[in-house]
Amino acid sequence: PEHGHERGLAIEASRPEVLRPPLYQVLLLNDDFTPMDFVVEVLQSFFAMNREKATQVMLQVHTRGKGVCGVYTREVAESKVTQVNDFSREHQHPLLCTMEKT
Ligand code: TYC
Repeated sequence: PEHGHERGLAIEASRPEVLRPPLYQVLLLNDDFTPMDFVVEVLQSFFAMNREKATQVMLQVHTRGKGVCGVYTREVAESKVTQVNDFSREHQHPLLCTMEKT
């Protein structure tokens, strides 16, 4: 028998395999109607940004068309998208939040 091989199997077979979950970017899209202050409020409220960071991201979306709010696992990303879009509709703004796999 090959003792070295058996020893390798005994160690490696017991090593647990931990998989990293797929990650998703949550994005805000620009539009011509949502007030800048409302977008900043959304970024502070739902993505735990301070006012300075929220303003930076809002201006990135305003000038480039879209911007990343954060990166999350699928279920957390889906929850952010739903909460932001529901909040925007409640306030009658067309602001759109989406997600895409990284
Ligand atoms: N473009 C909007 C305006 O001029 C501001 C805005 C920024 C809207 C970011 C949406 O995701 C957005 N009032």
